[in-house]
Amino acid sequence: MKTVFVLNGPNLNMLGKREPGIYGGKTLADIEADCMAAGTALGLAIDFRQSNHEGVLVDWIHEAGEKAAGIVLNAGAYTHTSIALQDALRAVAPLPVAEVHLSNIHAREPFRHKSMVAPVAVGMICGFGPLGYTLALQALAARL
Ligand code: CA2
Repeated sequence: MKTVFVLNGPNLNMLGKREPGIYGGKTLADIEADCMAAGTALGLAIDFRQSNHEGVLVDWIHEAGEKAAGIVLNAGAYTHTSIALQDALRAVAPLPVAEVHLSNIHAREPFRHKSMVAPVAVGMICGFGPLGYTLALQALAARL
């Protein structure tokens, strides 16, 4: 069975506990359960992780290059700043990456409009809340 890493960046461990107006009421554990259910339906093993540390995310992307068939990535605020994450994703190419954001980053502050992940992703899903993770897994499964 193919494995997809679902990687989550900084502050996403706070989901459901603060700012429900922007990010909704679901916790990251709820989203993990959604991803596990989607994985079962799609015949994919899911390895779901979250870190607040850029270097840890870089290490996990490298690990995905060895072990995974694809990555779903919500890099949080590192999306907008991290050359290191973009370089790591380039280093594991052509491993397919589906970028996900809960919120519509293009409808928010201008600094969120730029993504360092987008140039090295197959595609991006944003603005559909937690459903975006399931949609991203479906898109990756179709590609795999
Ligand atoms: O919309 C998304 O998924 C984001 O990746 C979320 C990031 C944000 O920096 C990106 O621009 C868009 C922030 C995640 C922070 O999550 C929190 C959850 C609850 C309370 C505070 C932060």
